[in-house]
Amino acid sequence: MISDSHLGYGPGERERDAMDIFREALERALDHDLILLPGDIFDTKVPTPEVMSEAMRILNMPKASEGAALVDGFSKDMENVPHLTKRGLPVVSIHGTHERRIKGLVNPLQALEKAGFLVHLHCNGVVLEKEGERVCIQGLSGVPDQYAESVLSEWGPSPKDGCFNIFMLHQSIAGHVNATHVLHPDRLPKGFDLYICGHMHEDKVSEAQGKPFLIPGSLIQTQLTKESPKRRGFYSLLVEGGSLLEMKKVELEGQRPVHYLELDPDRELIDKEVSAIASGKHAKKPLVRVRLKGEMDSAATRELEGKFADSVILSFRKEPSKAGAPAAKGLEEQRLSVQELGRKLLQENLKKAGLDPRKYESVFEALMDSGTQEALELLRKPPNNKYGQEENQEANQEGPKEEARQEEGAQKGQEEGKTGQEKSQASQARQQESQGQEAEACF
Ligand SMILES: [Mn+2]
Repeated sequence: MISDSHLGYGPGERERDAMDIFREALERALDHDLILLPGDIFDTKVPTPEVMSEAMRILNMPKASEGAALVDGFSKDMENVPHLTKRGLPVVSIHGTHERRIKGLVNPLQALEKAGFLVHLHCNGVVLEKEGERVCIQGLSGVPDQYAESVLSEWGPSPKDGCFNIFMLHQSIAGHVNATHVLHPDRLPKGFDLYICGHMHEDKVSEAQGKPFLIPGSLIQTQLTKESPKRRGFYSLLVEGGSLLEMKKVELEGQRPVHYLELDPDRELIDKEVSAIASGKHAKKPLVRVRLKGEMDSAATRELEGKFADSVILSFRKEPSKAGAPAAKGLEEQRLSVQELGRKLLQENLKKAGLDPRKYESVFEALMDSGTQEALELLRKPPNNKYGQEENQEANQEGPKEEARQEEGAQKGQEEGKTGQEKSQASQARQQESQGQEAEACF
């Protein structure tokens, strides 16, 4: 169970981290009979050829190994899955929030499935067998959290007789994450022997529907919080005679040490604490995040970052200044990236204009990639009424145009007002967990 590897993530010196740790995880998982990837394998929906080719090279390792046999597509159509997929140690995946693309476009996991590297699941499943032991994996790839419940109830997955049944998903789950929309564990399909969920980056074992609910956690830290110093790894499971006999975390060796300090804005004190970390022996430079419990001027924090540049990757999280923009504080509190905020505003504006708010993701992508014309065409298309709301036929067609322009302007304005560093942070933030998005039906 190797989750949230976020290949392609890596600002500055951390560029290689995700790939290195994914390689180590895959290598160490080769003695298993089956590898599961519960989403966010990649950090972006369109990985660069550099990232994609390196991922393929790593995913080639299980091809040369041995594992369970893929015996049945169950609800998955195996006709179009290449023969190569059935060779070697099987890898079964779902896509996560970071890889999800609008309907009709191929996401990176689907691309890897077409190339024979893995099986990709979305509202379907596969059955695997080894020495008479059968395991059925059913997967729900990441869908916008507000639609997770309705997608699940329309799909209505149920366990398969004679198998150890695993349900794999990639959603925000109530009790584990603070988000606007969460899926309650009680709403998960009943009767499965084990539930595995990606998306949440801190590993945890709990219960759902009276069975183990496993969050394997991410391989790398994409956001630095109090929880970040916890060691990363993958989960190894032992299933025998249709029962889960063992579930253990395998910590990875090559990970970068992470420290999270909460300190007063005292230069001497910070210097002393960071020096203590820097003086240790490390294979990889430690990542040190200092949360300041008060204001400190930028020249001082920059000076400290520079002083330790050769021994640690130091960064600061500052308290928003009291006189500072309330909008900035709001963003921090809501943990919304600039792009997420843009999506949210666009969704609200479409709703106000009487247009189909469920189209906002496609419209947003069109605005980002191809400009306003494509976005307008999308809005003029008749609505897909799968999720219920009716389009207001009397809506003013000019409304969204103006708002779409304002939206685009707001995005540009925000980008232009930033320093280089802020821009790169914003572009990272863009790749981070997004909340509500258009429903991509799996039907
Ligand atoms: Mn993730």
